[in-house]
Amino acid sequence: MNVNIPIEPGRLRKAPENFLDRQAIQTVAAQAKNGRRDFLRGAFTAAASGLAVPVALAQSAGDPNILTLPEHSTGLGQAVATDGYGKPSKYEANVQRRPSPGLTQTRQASVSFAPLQSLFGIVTPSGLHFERHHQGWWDIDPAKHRFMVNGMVKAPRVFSMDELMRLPAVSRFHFIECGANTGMEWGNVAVPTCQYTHGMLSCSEFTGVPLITVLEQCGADLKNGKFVLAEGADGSGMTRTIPMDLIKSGEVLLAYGQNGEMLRPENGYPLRLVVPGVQGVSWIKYLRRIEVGDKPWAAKDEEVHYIDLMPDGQHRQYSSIQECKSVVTTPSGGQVLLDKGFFSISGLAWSGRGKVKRVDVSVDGGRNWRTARLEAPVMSKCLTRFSIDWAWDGKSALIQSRATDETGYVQPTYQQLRAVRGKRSIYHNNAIQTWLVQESGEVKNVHLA
Ligand SMILES: Nc1nc2c(c(=O)[nH]1)N[C@H]1C(S)=C(S)[C@@H](COP(=O)(O)O)O[C@H]1N2
Ligand SMILES: [Mo]
Repeated sequence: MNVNIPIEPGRLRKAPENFLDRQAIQTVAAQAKNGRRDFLRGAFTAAASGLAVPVALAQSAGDPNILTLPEHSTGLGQAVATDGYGKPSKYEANVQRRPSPGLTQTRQASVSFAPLQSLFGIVTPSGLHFERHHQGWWDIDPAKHRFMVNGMVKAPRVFSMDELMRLPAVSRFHFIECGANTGMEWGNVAVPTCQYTHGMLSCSEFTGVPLITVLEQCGADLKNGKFVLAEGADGSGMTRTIPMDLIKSGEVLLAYGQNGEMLRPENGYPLRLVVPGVQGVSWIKYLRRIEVGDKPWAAKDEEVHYIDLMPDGQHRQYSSIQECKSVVTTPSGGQVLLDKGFFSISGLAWSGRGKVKRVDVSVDGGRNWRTARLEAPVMSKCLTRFSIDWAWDGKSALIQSRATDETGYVQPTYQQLRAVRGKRSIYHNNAIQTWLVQESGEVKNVHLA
C-alpha cells in the first residue's frame, strides 16, 4: 500500500475560509442577499485568485529563519496564567466556525459550520463545534435550571443540576451530525468547501448520566412506556420523540460535560440530551423535561421538519439514524495543491449504527479503490480518522472516500442514493463526496454523472 515518498512533500494552500477576511465575508453575504447565483463559489474563486502563490524559499540565499536567532530564543516569554482560560494562537485566527453567507434570514435561527478541513484527529475543539439554533442560544444559570421527569412514571420528579451531577456518570466519544448536513447538495453542487458541505458535524467526549438511570429512579413504566419526549428550555419549543429501546441500551445520556469541561452555552449548557447515532435535532439542548409515553408525539419537528421527501411525493418520518458516511477533508474543495508529489489524503468516517469497519479511497472517480488506514481508536457512533498515501502526478484526479460500517452497510454513490431518494430531499444525504483536483492544483466540489 505504501508509495515511495519523494524528497519534496507536496505543499497545500488552505481553503478560502482560512484567508477570507471579515470584509470579504460581508461582501459575499451582501451579494447573497441580492440573490446572485453562485455567490459563494464566485466570491471564493475571486478571493483565491487574488492571492500570490507562496514561492519556495531561495535556499541558496540562506534561510533567515534559521540563520538569525528570533526574539523568542533570546528574550523573556510571557507569564503563567496570562490568560486564565487559554485560547488558540493568533496565527490560527482564521480557523473558525462560519455561517454560510445568505443561507438564513436571521442568525438566531441558523447554523454555523465546523472547519473540518483545518482539524486533526477526531475531536472537535469545543469552540469550533458546529451550531444549530432554532431560536438563538442562551447562557443559562445552572443554579436555576430544573429538569423534570413525568408521564408514565410512578414518581414524577424535578432535579436540580447538583442532584443530577451527584449520580454516577459515564464519559463517551460520539459524533453529532445535523440531519441536514450535506443537505444543500441533493440536486447539484451548491457550496465550494468541505466546511460547508459536511461541517454540520462535530465529535466530542460527552460526560453525563445515562437517562435510563434516572428513569429507573423515577419508577418509569419500561414495559408500556415505549417512547420518551425530550423538551428544551429555549423559545424554539424543540421537542423530539426518542424510542425507549435506545434508552434501555444505556447509550442515551443526560450530558453536562463536553471535552472535559461543562458544555458550552451554544451546545446546550447546562444540560443536553446525547442520542448516539441519531440526527442532531434529537440531541435536545437546554434540556428541561423528559416525558414517558406509549406512542410517538408527532411534534412539529417530526411532522413537518426533519422528514424525507421521497420521489413519489410522500414524506418519510422518523428516519433518524445517521447512516454510514465519510468525507476527505484534505485535499478538499477550495484548497490548492502547490506542487506534485506526496500528499497524505486524510478524512473522517462515521456511522450511526456502530463502528466504521473500513474506508476505501479512490483517486480516479471510483474506478479503482485502495483501503485506507484507520487511526485508533475506532469507536462506536464516533468519528474515525482515515488516511492514505498518494503521489500526485500533476494530472487531474477525482478523489473519493467510501466507508463501510460494522453492519456491512456501504456508503452509496450519488447515483445510487438518488435512485431511491430522488434529488429534492433536504435530510440524510450520505452520498460519496467527490473532490476534483485540477491540473492547476485547485480542488473543486463536483458531482459525477
Ligand atoms: N433546545 C434546542 N435543542 C436543539 C436545537 C435547538 O434549536 N434548541 N437544535 C437541534 C438541532 S437541529 C441540532 S442539529 C443540534 C445542534 O447541536 P449543536 O448546536 O450543539 O451543534 O441541536 C439540536 N437541539
Ligand atoms: Mo439539525
